[in-house]
Amino acid sequence: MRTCLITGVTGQDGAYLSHLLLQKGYRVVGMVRRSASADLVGERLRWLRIFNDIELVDGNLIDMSSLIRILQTYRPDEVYNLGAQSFVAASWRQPLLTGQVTAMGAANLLEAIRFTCPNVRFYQASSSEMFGRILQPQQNERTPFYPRSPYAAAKLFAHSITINYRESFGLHASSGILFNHESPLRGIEFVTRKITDSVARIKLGLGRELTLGNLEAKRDWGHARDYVRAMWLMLQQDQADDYVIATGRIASIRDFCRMAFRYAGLDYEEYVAARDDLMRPAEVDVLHGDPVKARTRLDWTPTISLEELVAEMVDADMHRIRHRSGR
Ligand code: NDP
Ligand code: GDR
Repeated sequence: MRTCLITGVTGQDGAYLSHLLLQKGYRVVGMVRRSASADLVGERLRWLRIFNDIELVDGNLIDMSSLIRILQTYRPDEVYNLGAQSFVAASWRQPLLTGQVTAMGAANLLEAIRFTCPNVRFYQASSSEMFGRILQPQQNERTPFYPRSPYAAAKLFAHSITINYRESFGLHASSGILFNHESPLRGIEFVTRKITDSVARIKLGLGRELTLGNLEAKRDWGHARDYVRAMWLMLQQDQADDYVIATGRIASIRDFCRMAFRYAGLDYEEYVAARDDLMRPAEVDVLHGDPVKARTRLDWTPTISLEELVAEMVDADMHRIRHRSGR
């Protein structure tokens, strides 16, 4: 039985990746940071009904000794580094923490691997945000980076050091440059989930409006379930490498609103307003991925359309809110 270690196991991708790897017969070890509300940890794992199938272990990306202890104890075959301060907007308010967790956290983990189990296969969760103010209309693995937030700068460090450890020390370290991917398990602060949660509230008579920032930003949105499969595929290759994972289709925040409200039989223009204080200090206007390398080398293609994603997210939020409010 192969063992994998997942940092960020309580997040959206951690939940879907755990589900996938359990199905594949892995022993799944998930690192969680210590919390005073331990009974509330693992909501997403519970949603997928896998909470009891995972071994949770205390640790933190900014505490290298915890990483060494975990690696020595579990001797994983594969390590997926999904842990991060992952909310771009928060990274301007907490730039140093973002750097410590999102950038140095990856370096801590790579160092710990180098000392304890250098034969492990390592996955780094890199991000399309690194392309930032885009230097090519459609971004692939050779597109130069131009980070626009402390988060993106931190991810670029983590991405670079992953490549550096591969080239310097021969680690099997791969980096997935993933474009936005969403699901019913997306954090509520991210725009897609904020929209689908509002649609459900409005539909059920519990809300009246939705205030957003920049409605014109465009993203290449996929489904997290498809994207975690790409992570796993990367670690099954003989050679470690870097891959862009995207759908190749873009839509604006306005388009997403239109689709989500329409799915619930509503007209978004009656409910959505833009507010200046939700605009970012530096915006990433458009991200558009070119996933040709993943398609040809990994045989990876997305299977879930944007329409299906929107429908699944709205349905899940309707279900949640009905359940909580008794409506
Ligand atoms: P989430 O924000 O849902 O999850 C982040 C995870 O990191 C949580 O489990 C969180 O734990 C954990 N974490 C935060 N700080 C620490 C720390 N100091 N030590 C250990 N763990 C920590 O992110 P996603 O699941 O959406 O994304 C997974 C990864 O992929 C992230 O690194 C993200 O930046 C990256 N990414 C995501 C994309 C997307 O569209 N979703 C696209 C490209 C990259 P806790 O529950 O305690 O907060
Ligand atoms: P992003 O996702 O920053 O792309 O990072 P987010 O959903 O937060 O923003 C996407 C776009 O929507 C605009 N926007 C709003 N965003 C939020 N959160 N709330 C709003 O009210 C709002 N109104 C408009 C934003 O300005 C932006 O243009 C996500 C995270 O998962 C990262 O960790 C990951 O690396 C990238 O995707 C790829």
